[in-house]
Amino acid sequence: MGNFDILHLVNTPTICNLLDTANTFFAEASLDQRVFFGREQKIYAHFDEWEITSAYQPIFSFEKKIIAVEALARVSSNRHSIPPNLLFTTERMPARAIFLDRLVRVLHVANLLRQVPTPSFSIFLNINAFHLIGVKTGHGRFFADILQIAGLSPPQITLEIVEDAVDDNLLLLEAVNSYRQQGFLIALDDFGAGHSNLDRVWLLEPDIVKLDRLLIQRAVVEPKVRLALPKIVEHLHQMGATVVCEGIEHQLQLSLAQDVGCDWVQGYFLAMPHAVIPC
Ligand SMILES: [Ca+2]
Repeated sequence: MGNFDILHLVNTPTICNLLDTANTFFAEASLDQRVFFGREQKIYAHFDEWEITSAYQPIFSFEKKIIAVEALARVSSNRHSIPPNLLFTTERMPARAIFLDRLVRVLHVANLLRQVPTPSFSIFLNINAFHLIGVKTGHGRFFADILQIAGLSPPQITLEIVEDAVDDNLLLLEAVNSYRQQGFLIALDDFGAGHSNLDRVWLLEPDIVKLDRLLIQRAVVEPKVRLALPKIVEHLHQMGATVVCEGIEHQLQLSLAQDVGCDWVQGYFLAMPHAVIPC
C-alpha cells in the first residue's frame, strides 16, 4: 500500500462526513445533485448528465516552490466532455448555478483532503462573478461550514473571480467584501481578457491578480506588449496585489515573466493539471 492509500484511509471518516453534509443540503433543496466516492478512489459529482471530478494545477514561485494549487473541474458525460470553464456558462439559471458552484467546491475540497490532510499551500477555486452576485445574503456560509468539517480555514482559500460580465458592480463588491471579511483571499483571474481589467482591479482591490495567458504570449512576439508589461505589473504591485503569470508554455515565457516582475507562475511548462496533487 502506498502513501496515497494510507492517506485515503486516514481521511475517509472526515470526507464521508463532508459528503453527507453536502448531500443532505442538496436533498433538502430538492436537488438531484450529489458527491460520491467513485472510480480510482476519486470523488465525483453528478449534475444533470455531467459527471465532474477534480484536477489540480500548481502555482510556483521562481524558486520552484509550490505556493498554491488551482482546482479545476473535469467534466464529462457519456456523449462528450466540455472544458471546465464552460461548465458554469452552460448553466445560467441563478439558483441552479449557485448549487452547481457549491457542488464543485465540495468536490474539490474532498478530492484535496483525500490526498493532503493538512495542506501547506493555498487552494485556488474559480468562481464566476455572475454567480457571486446571484447570492443575495450570507455569502460563504455554506462553504465555511464545509471548510470547518474539512479542518480548513478561509485564509487557506483563494477565490479566483473569472472574467465574465456583471450588470451590478456594487453587488459584486459587496459579495467580495463579505468573503474577504470571513478571511478568504480574492484573486482576479484572466486579467487582460474580457471584463477582467483595471476597472475591476480598482473596484475589488484583489490580493492576487492572474495575468491572462495571452499577455505573456503576446509579450514574447510584440515589442509594444513587452514594453507595457513591466508597467502593468508595477501598477498591480502598487495596488497591493501579488501577480501570477498564467499560461507558461516554454522557457522563454518563464524568463520573461520573471523579467517583467511577476511573483508567481503557472502553466503546462511547469506542471499539467492532474488528479494527483504533486506535493
Ligand atoms: Ca483560473
